[in-house]
Amino acid sequence: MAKQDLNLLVNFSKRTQTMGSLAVIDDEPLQYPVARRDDSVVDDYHGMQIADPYRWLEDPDAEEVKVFVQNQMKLTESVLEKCEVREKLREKTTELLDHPRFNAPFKRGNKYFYMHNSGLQAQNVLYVQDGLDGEAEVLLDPNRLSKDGTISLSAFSVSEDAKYLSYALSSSGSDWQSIRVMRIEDKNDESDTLSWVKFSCISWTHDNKGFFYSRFPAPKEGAGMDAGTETDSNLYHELYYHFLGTDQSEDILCWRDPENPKYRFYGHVTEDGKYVLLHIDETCDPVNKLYYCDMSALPEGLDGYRKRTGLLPFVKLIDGFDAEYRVIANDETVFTFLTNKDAPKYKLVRVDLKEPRIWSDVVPEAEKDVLTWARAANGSQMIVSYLSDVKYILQIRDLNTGSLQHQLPIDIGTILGISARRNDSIVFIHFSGFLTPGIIYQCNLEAEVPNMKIFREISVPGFDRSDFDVDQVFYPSKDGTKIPMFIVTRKNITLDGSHPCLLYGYGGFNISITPSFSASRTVLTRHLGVVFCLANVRGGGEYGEEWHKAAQLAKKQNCFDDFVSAAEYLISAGYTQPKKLCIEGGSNGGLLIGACINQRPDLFGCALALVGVMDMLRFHKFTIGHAWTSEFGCSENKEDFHWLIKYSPLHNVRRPWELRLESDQSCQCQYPPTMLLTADHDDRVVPLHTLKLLVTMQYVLCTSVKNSPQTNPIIGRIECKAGHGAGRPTQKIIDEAADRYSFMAKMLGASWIE
Ligand code: X98
Repeated sequence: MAKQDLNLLVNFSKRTQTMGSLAVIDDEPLQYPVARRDDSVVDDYHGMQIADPYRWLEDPDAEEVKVFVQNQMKLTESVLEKCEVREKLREKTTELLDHPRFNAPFKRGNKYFYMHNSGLQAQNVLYVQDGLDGEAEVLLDPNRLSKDGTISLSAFSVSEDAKYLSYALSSSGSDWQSIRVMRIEDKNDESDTLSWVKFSCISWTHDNKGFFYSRFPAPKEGAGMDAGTETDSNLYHELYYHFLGTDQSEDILCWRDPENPKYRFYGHVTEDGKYVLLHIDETCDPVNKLYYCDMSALPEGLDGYRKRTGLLPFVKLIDGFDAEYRVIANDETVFTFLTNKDAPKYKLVRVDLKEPRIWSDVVPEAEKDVLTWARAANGSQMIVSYLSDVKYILQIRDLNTGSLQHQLPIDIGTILGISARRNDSIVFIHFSGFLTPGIIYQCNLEAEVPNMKIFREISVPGFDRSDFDVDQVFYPSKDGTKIPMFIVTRKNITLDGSHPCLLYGYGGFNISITPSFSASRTVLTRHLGVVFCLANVRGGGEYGEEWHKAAQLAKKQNCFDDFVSAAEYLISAGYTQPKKLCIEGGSNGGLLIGACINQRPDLFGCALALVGVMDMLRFHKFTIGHAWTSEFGCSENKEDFHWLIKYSPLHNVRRPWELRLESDQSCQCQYPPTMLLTADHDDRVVPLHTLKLLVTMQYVLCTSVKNSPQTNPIIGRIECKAGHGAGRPTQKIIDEAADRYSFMAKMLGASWIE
C-alpha cells in the first residue's frame, strides 16, 4: 500500500460525514448503528501513521462496547427475521442431528470408556462399561452441570488402574479449564479443584497418585468473574504435578521458564509409566523442544518434591525449535518419534537416550504422502496413517522395522480418532466422510489378516447417501500450482452455472481440512441445491510442511489467491456464478474470508466470516495471539508490517466503486452481503477483531457515504456464552447454522426444495 493511501486512511473521517445507511433488505432500508470514531488514536508503525478509530472496541467491559454489541445484535435479528428459510433450516438441521452418535471407546483396566450423544443433548456424555459386553452406564453427564448446556467436558484422563477420572470443564466455550477428580467406583467427586488450566495435557503417573497438568497464572483483574472475556496475554505457562486429595497450592511446580514467557509446557507420561516427557513450544509452528525425566530414577520419586523446591531434573533431548517431535513408543531408553526433521512430509525415527546423537529412520519420509500419525499397538505393531491427496490411508506396520504389513481399506474421509495401546491387540478407529456420518471400526491385530469390523455405525434417519455425489478436482491457482478441492452436490447436477454454491477454506497453521459429515451442510445440499466445496488451499498441512510454508509469513497471499482461484474455477466449470457463490471460513479461515472480500468484492454473492483474525497489526497483543506470529509475522518488525498491512482485513476496506479492480469485468461495485460472526467468550480470537472490522465496513461502505451503492447488508452475529467453537451446546450450533445459512440462502436467492 502506498504511503499516500495510509495517510488517506488517517484523514478519512475528517473528510466524510456520518450519513446513516442505505443498505436494503426486502426493499426496506437498514439503519446501521452510529458508532463513535476516535480520530486521536493513530499509531506509528516504522514511520507510517495508521489510524485505529475504533480502538475503544477493544475493551469488552466498557459500557459503550456493550451498547454497540446490543445494537448490532438487534440489527442482525431484524435482517434474519426476513430470511424465509431460517425456521426450515433449523427444523431440518435439528432432524438430521437427532440420532445417537458415539466416538471410539478406549480401555483402562478392564473398563471401556466412550463419549455418546443420544441426539439433541447439549453436550456429549461420558459412559463407562465393564469389558466390551458389559452394560454401559453414565459416568459423567455435563448436561447436569448447567441449565443452558454451556458447561462442557473439554478433556479427561483415566488413571491406569481405572479408579479415578480427572476431567476438565470449560464454561461458555472459553479455553480456560477447571480440573476435577472423580472416583469411578461410586462416581463421587473428590475435593480436588485445579484452576486456570489452559493448553494442558492431563497425564497420570502409573502409581495412580496424581497427574501432570499445565496452567497460566490467574488473570490479574476480576479473576474468576467471567473467565474467557478478558483479552490479557497468556504468558508464563507452568507445568505442575497434582497429588490426589491435596490442595492446588501444594502442587509440585515441575517446570517454568520466566526468561521465556511465551513458552508453553506439556507433561506426558510414557506408556510404560517410567518417563515424563516435557514438550515445549513457543508458537503454533510444528516445532518443539523435548526433554525427559526418568521418574524411576528420582531417589524419593515425585513425593520427594513435596518437601523441597526445585524443578524436576529434566534432561534435554531436543533443545531447539527446528522440528516437531511426537513420541510414538518407547522400549526402556529406545524411543520412536514422528518428526518433520529434514522430512517435510514427516517420518518415524528412533533414538536411544543413552546415545542421543545417533538417530535412525524407522519409516523414511514418503515421496508424496504425508505421514500424519502412528499409534503403537499389539506389542510390536503400529497403526499408521498417511494423507494422500487429502484422503486418508491406513496401514499396519511393524513397530521395530517400520515395514508394511497390511493396508486397511477406508473410504474418502477422515480418521477422527483412534484408540490403541501398546499392550492391546484390539484397536478402534473412528471414521467420518462427507456422506458417512460416522463408523467406529474394530480391528483385531492378532488376526492373520486384520479386518475392519464395524463396531458401531452412526445412522442418520432421513439421510440417504445415494442422493449425493462427491468429487475431487485439482484446479490451477494464480501461479499455476494445482490445488485440490472436494465438491459435494446433489446427484447428477447439470453444470449450467445455476447452482448456489458454498466454498469453504482455512489455509494455515499446517492444519489439513479433510472430509467429514456435517448435518447442516447436508441440509443445504439436499434442500437448497447448494454445491458444497472444500478448497484445500496452501497454508494447511495437506501436503506436509512445504504446503504450509507456501502460504506463511511473506507468502500468506498465496492462500487468498488459491481461494479466489477456486471461486473462478467453480464459475468457469459451470457450477455457479458470482452472485450465487458464498464463501465461508472460521478462525484463520475467517481472515481468509475478510481478505478475499477486500481483494475481490466482485467475485462473491455472500460472505460468512466466523471468529476471524481481522486486525493483523494487533492480534499478537491478545490472549494466545502472540503464538501466531510464526504464521503471520508481527507488525512490530518492519518487514512483517509491510506484509501484514497489504492484506489485514481491517486495514484494507475500500469502496470498490472508487477503485479500479485488476479483474474488473463484472464488478458489482459493492461488497457482497457479509455476516461476521463472533462470541463473547472467544478467548482464542477475541471478539474485538470482528467488531472493529464490522464497524469499519459499515462506516467506509455505508454510513459515511451519501447514497452509497453498498446496498448489500453488512451484519454481525455476536453469540453470548460461547467461545471459539469448542464446547458449544447443540442448540447453539443449530441456531447459528440456521442464521448464517438462511442469510446465505436469502442473499443467493436459493429456494427450498422439499
Ligand atoms: C491455537 O492457537 C491453539 C492454541 N493452543 C492449544 C494448545 N497448545 C498450544 C500451543 C501453542 C500455541 C497454541 C496452542 O490449544 C493445546 C495443547 C494441548 C492441549 C490442548 C491445547 N491454534 C491456532 C488458532 O486457534 C491455530 C490452530 C490452533 N488460531 C486462531 C490461529 C489464528 C486464529
